[in-house]
Amino acid sequence: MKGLPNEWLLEGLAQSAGTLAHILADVTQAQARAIRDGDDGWSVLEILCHLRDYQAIFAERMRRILEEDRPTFRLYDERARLAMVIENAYADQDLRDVLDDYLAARRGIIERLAPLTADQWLREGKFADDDIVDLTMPVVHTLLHDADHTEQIARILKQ
Ligand code: NI
Repeated sequence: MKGLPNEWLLEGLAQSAGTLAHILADVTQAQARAIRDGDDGWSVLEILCHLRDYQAIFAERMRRILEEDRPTFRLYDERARLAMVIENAYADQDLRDVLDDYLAARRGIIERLAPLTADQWLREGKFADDDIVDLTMPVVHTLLHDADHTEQIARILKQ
């Protein structure tokens, strides 16, 4: 075997989503809209919407790696990230609905990945011709992105 045991990644995907659900369990819609990461920062609600939308981007990369011959991924920069806040009306979303969507999509990712063979995990995609990754990349990216914003949400809820 080369690299990480894939079961570790699947466990991590389940646990990081579970941690976020626990942290948000008692947060109300009003709190989720009011509590922000600084005056100009995102609210808890906006952060959760961002997690949902980026999980969908990472899941799409996983799907394309599995179904296409070394697909090229679109890059999302700061501008694309901020445009989604408006396009998807983050501030008007319902916290519980967004969390439910996020958790359901996570279960879908885990179900999709669980039966894969070792060879399928080695399938590739690319950001550019000299930037080739395998399937573990969007999976680990999902985990690190969870960690980043779960830390942020837990921190601002404590303020
Ligand atoms: Ni982010």
